[in-house]
Amino acid sequence: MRWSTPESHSPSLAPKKVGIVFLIIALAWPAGAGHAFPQPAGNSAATADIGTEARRWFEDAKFGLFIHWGVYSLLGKGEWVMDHDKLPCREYAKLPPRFNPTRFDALAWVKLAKSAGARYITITTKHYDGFCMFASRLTAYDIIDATPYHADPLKALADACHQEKIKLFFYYSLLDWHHPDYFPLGKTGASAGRDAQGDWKRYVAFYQGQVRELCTNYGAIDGFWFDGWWDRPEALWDLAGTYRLIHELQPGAMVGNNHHVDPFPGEDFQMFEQDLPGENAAGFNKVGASAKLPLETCLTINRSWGYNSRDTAYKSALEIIHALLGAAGRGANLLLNVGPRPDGTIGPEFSGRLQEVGKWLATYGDSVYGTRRGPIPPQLWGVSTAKGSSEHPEQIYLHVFKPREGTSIVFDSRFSWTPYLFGKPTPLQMRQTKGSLVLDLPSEARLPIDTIITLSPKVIGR
Ligand code: H79
Repeated sequence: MRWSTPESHSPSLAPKKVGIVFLIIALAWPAGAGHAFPQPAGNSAATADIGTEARRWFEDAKFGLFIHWGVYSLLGKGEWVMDHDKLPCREYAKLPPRFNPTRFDALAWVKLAKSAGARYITITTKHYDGFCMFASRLTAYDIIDATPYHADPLKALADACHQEKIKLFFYYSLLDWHHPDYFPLGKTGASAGRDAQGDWKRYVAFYQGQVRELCTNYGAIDGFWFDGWWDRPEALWDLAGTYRLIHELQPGAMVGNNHHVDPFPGEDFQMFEQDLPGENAAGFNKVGASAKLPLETCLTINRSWGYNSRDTAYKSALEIIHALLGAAGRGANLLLNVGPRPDGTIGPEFSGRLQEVGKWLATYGDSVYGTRRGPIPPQLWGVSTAKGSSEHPEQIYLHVFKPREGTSIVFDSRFSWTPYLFGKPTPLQMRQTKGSLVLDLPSEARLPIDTIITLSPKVIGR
């Protein structure tokens, strides 16, 4: 799936016109010896094989809200503005004194996430600019010391998440364009105007000290989302030590690192940026999906992570739901991003779409939450998800959201297939053709966003 061409500026869920009278769904499954279903390549049985409780929870959650918020939001040009506009540290340092998000309301953010149907929030604690949006004793370049706000929004957010029982992940940038010990420089940050010196080991101690702060000052944390490693892949980051520290201090926390290479030991999930696992539409997700780890796709609603006042290329709620389904059908969560404004509010362009997604999930969420990638690999018409496990599904959901005519098919005749429209009591008719069972989906049964067909496979003899 490509997300690079969001045409719609409208949050409307108005049905796309599809001139289709009926749909034939093709399911060709070879008889698997000893398995109810063949074992496709890819991320199979992440939970069944190695799953901890946290990993199982994560795979069940399916939908998270990503929040990119920092002093860069003042400029309204995204979170890379320091590097893109070649702002040296001394210029960029003029931002924190202007950053005073008096309208920030942690509970409102949490309630928005919940109304969207998100089960977790992942928020930037420090991005590449090095500015810390949390209270850090290890630097004065933080929201307490360097801004007139003088308060820790992440503490407020953690408290609100605990109160509202939604999970919280911390995004932390390993890359740092500001810290004097981030030296030698990597692929980026050359225009920060820093002295060409620094003690790398001291930088590692600094960032690990900050990870310790994040692990100790906010109660239970559910995960870490690292980024920026790719800036210096050759450097000694002591990731093993960092992951050990997190797993010791926060035993329930999932660790992931957006390094764009195969997962390292100690990582609990693998993420794909602006991409479905294994598709590399973004160009830098060259590695395949882990066969063992839970997966996550992160996606912007417009084209920016941090607040960008001129980026109006918003995806519609329909596109977002299809992205969520595309991810779920590949066994991945969707981590959907918003970029709050400098005053601490999340704009209606984001919140409106989130609420529409939440409305859809409130009705159809059973076919998404708690599912695994279904036994049928992604098709032109959509995807499948499954309750139980991918290999031994108790319930299968066919999500028909891009219907095509004339796809053809074989249902495995060792099973009894009774298809229902999601939530409807009357079974859909099947036609027996030579060696196949064919399902016709009447056009009046089609729903504008996603027509869901449930199947409960029952063995009828052997
Ligand atoms: O936080 C958001 C972005 O700021 C950050 N990750 C998300 C979650 C991000 N950093 N970089 N990118 C997104 C785009 C990827 C760029 C890369 Fe490269 C391609 C990294 C390595 C190859 C650009 C080109 C930077 C170095 C060379």
